[in-house]
Amino acid sequence: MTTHTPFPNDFLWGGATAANQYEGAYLSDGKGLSLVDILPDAHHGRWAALTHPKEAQATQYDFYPSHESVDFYHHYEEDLRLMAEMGFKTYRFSISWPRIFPNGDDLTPNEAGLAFYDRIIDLCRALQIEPLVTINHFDTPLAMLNKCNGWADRQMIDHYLRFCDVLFKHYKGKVHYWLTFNEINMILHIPFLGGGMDVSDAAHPDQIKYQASHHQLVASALATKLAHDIDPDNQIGCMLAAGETYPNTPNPDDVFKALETNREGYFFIDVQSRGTYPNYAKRLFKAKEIVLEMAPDDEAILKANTVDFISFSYYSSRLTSADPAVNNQTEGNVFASLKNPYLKTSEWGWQTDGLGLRITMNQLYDRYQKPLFIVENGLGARDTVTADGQIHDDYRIAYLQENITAMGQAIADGVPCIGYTSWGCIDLISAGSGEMAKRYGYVYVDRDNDGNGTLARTPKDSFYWYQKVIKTNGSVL
Ligand code: BGP
Repeated sequence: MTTHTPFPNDFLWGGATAANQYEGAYLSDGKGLSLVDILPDAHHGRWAALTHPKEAQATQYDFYPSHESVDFYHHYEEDLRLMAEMGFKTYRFSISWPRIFPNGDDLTPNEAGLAFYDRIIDLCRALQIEPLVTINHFDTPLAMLNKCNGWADRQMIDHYLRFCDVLFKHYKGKVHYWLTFNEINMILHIPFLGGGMDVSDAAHPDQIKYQASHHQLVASALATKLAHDIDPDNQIGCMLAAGETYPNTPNPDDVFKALETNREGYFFIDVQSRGTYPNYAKRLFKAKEIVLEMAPDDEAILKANTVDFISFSYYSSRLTSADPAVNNQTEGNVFASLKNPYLKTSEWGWQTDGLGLRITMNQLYDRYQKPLFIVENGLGARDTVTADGQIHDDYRIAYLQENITAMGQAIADGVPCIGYTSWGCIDLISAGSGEMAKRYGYVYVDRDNDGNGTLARTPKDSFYWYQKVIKTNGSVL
């Protein structure tokens, strides 16, 4: 009996991590400080440090979660073998910029840093796992904050391209899938992580944020050109923190508010995929008194170098209202959202909405007609090790089942999708809270919020469940 699956035969199943939340070894082998290396965890003021990074730099906290993380730097072999045991076809990871260029503006790369990624990429290839590399995932070198307020300054384009040039040449023929910036739209919400800059004292923060966004958009277009010039087989993706925003009621005011909220994210992808600033952005700039400084060739560069595929993270949908009295009840530090009464909510306030993923995929494909790649999805939850030493994470399996089912339905709707990498496949540090307790993995790592633990790795129930999903190409969920 053949079992039906909507997933294509070459569908890239896998998992995702990011250097700054996973590697640790924050000063080993010549690495410079990354943005996150000055951030404490949620219990020691992470949000205040994120919004006032210059003050955070001057503070001595007791504990910096990124310094050791779960020490992938020394556990990479074990972890990659666990990924292979699950059957991963792809592994998404980021290359730490300050590991290669410790100060950001160095002229030559740190060879010891490259040697680490050589080991990762070579082992991936030996295990038949296709590497998917994020070039910048929330870890612009910290030195650039002090030298030029990060991406607020146009010189960052050159520093970033020097980094890209090294990667594209060094990994030519070994890496084919690249993402230029993780969740590029997050620069508007968490400018320090997204743009390596401090806007806390700025008279007109939106001016700085959109100017920095322009620099990243030009950098992304030039990186796309460079990647294609160096190896025509390279496939370059943009990366959006996605999740459709719904209107709170059928009131047209709410519907229009939802449309505008969705455009805050689509704005970036419109430029990266269609090659021009959308008209609604020009109107927004006028309303907010934002004047973008552009170099004479910028528009032509954006037009000529659009991405090959659209990647995105999806955790949940969001809900908004045009009525300020109602919208005041939104929750969440990064993405404010009203609580949707039809959805379940996690301990960290994130809601589960599988159908929202199907809606998001259909919207993205209708808008861009380029293949999609889901590069983050998952449930952050507290896990308990039971007396038998196991982790029975049925809640995580339920979330993933709902989301992967929805992904299959979107593919059956006619949306092309290259692959799926669930977030934090091995437990790692949470970006928002800096905590270890908020876990996403198929593999449990023995480490707590204060940095205690043996770092031992234990497969959870979800490990064996995902192994079967991959083996059956999504026909058994
Ligand atoms: C995305 C980031 C990831 C990841 C994820 C989960 O925004 O790209 O780096 O951390 O969110 O968020 P958190 O770790 O805050 O639960």
